[in-house]
Amino acid sequence: MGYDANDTRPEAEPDVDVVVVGAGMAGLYMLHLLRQRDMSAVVLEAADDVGGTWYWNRYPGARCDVQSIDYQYSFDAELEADWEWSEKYATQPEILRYLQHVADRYDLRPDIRFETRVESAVWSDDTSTWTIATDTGDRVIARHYVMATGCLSVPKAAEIEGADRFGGDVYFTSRWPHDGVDFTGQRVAVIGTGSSGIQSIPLIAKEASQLTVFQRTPNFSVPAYNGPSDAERAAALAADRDTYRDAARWSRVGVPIEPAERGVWQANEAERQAALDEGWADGGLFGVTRQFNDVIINPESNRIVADYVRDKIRAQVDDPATAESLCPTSYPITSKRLCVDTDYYVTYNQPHVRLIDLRETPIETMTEAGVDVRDAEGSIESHEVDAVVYATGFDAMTGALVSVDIAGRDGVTLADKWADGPETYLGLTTVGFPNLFMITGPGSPSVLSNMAVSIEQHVEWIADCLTDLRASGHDVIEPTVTAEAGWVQHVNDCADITLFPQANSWYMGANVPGKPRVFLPYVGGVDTYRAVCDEVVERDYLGFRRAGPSGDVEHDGVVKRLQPDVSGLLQVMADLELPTIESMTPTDARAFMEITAAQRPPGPDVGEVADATLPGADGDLDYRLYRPGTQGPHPIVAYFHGGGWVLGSCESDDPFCRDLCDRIGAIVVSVDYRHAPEHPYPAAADDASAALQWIADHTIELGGVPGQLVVAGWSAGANVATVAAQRARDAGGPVIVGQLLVTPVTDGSREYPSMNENAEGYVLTKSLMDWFWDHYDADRSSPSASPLLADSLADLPPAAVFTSEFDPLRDEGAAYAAALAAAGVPTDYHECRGHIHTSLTAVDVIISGAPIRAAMAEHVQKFFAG
Ligand code: N01
Repeated sequence: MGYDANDTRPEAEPDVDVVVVGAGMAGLYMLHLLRQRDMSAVVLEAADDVGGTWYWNRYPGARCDVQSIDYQYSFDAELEADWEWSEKYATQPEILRYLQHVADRYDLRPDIRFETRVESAVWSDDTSTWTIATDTGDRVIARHYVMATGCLSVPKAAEIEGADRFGGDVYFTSRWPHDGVDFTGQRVAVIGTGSSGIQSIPLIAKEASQLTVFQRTPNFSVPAYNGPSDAERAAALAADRDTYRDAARWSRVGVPIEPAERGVWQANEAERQAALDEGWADGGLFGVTRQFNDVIINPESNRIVADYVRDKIRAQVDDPATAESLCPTSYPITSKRLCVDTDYYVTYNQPHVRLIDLRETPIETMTEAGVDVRDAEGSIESHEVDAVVYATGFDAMTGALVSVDIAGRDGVTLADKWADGPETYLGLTTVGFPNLFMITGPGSPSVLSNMAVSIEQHVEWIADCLTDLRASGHDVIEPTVTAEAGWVQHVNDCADITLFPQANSWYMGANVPGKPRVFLPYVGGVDTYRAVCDEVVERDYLGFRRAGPSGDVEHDGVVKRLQPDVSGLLQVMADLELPTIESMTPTDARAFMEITAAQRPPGPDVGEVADATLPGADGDLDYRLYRPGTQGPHPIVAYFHGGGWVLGSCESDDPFCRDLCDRIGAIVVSVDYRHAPEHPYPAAADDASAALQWIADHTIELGGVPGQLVVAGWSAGANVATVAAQRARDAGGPVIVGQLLVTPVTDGSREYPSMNENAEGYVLTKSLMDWFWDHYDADRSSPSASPLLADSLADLPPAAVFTSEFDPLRDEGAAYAAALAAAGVPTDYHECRGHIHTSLTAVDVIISGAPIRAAMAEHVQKFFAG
């Protein structure tokens, strides 16, 4: 409900401006900043002290896997100067001491209610307040409600048959006794081999007389090489603190490390080995897996790095069978959180330590005396132990948020709203829950980043937002449905171009039975994310509705509309400050295109690639033939490259042609045609027609199947392909069974809205298109230049037309598809969301184009199948 000037009911006075739940790293800073902004706040905390995750996770060996120098607050230079870490990776007690020091230093404790668990929170539209109820019977009314409850704070149930039956001692790594545990002389079982298990196992092994580790899925773990703080980093920080911290804030993962600039495919065998050796020697999260930039997107790159790490595991473990059990094989490396260990693998070389591979012998039940496992023959082996340690993980990211009964507008609970997976705007807010903020919520970089950096960014964004609301006379803020849907889509788009969704990880919610399988964090990067959050504010809270005494204001919209990899590529191009094509001569532009082409991934291998010539309309034309590796004969695709009739060649579209050949299982004959301005209109179209005829006439010699010919093209190549198809129809041959038209030029006689909407910024610009047309020097009213203007489109071969959302040519492609369909031609039309003119064909560069190219291939296969 917005502000109503006629509403005479008394305003319910909130007790405080803000209730914050949780006194961990996020809650402490939130409280500090709210106080600095003169807002009243209270923090409600279930524990009896501050620390959050570092309060609860006290198991032996618990450390942060981000170096201490980076895993700390940066908001106060004096605080930094005041605290020195004793090790590269601080232990849990040291981090807890640090957070206690922060609480004391800023005198935060008076506004924290300890041993107070929030049970419910209810929004009232009438009073624009949240009423928060706790297990102590307290009720706090607040204008705003901030969940600073952490991403890994709700332990997952053990889910093991008979767990209650065990008569010995039971421990959870996530709820470790404060006095510690002495395992000396004990027989101990550890269940679970994630980070918590991997950190605690070597230390438990030091005390226990016998340690049995029950492993369901092995994890990749890399050495921590813990010791004194990294000298290089410490020096960089000391030399220029602000630059160092700023670099972290604008880095991909919240740590100031140089991003890898090359993919695995760009390094030869020796270079790869050297890079991986160097990464392994560095150790830590950013060692071996950060040598190349495509490890989490390219399956082959990932396999190479994973093989390297598997070899390292084998080299550390004496018993080959145990080593194999410890080698992960069922998911890509880093698609589950990488573990960072000290002496984990070598622990298994000790005679009193044994690994039980639950994939071979699953747990049958817990018994009074220990753990029973069952082998493939059904025999039971009993492992008698004195203590069981569950290191079985968390209901991550959403667990803590939905465990409080949060009822938003109309009484809808967050748990109900998120039944099929969390929906947020920026991971900060969610529709239907006004004035609710989440710190590092689902849909934000959170667990894929240095939490310290992400927490500070969120806390500061929220504090700024509340300050802005106060200044603008608003007391309610809520995202719009459109903005949230757009963000959820973008979060999914980012995940979909990676290998993350392939793992059954807690990132995917896959570790909790019944939890929806949704990728929870935002993988687009801390830097991109920060820029998005800033942009939202700069665009006057784009995607939010604000209400209050000063009136209602809503700025609806979607903040990220491009596919993430398209947007990334545009950014790289912008950073390079490349000259525009239209500022060059055609000769220079061609040379420039060649240089660019030499730097891209090569595309898939095919059975054979052969260059030859065929007769064009006025002299020979080069062509390149791609043959599948399978037994022929094969159907044929005659393909015409893009480049605005001025640029391009078989070489320029080589990866795309390989991809088509590979996906379709057809021969692709990619034909060069004469270029303008040397050979203006209609030379290109005439060559395309001549080439098509020649290919049809030489089907058998080429290894093709007679009558199985599809014409295809991209951009201007699609233009000449359509013209050739129309001419073939009019001439009674050759027979073409289908046309694949990718972002085609179909009508130069008119200006469609997409030409102006996407006039600039998406590689193919309006001015570049003018440059192409000018050089082609065509009669744009002729169907041989503008095939949409043909008298009739009836009786043309079935068509698949693909356009891109952010393409000046989008609407003319759509118009051609519509006209074909209206003329009775079976036509499938796809407008590719978030793509630009050049992205659909960018094989292995624009990963989000891969499913689209798969769809193209499917259409062509259907043409051949009749
Ligand atoms: O939890 P996990 P964690 N029977 O979910 C197994 C952060 N963290 O507490 O993979 C048998 O990773 C489960 O097997 P599977 C860090 O981000 C950081 O270790 O489901 N086994 C898995 O092996 C980390 O990623 C640090 O097949 C069962 C293990 O238990 C996150 O917290 C330190 C089972 C759980 O691993 C979570 O780590 C610690 C069952 N019924 C944690 N149920 C730092 O270094 C589960 N498992 C900062």
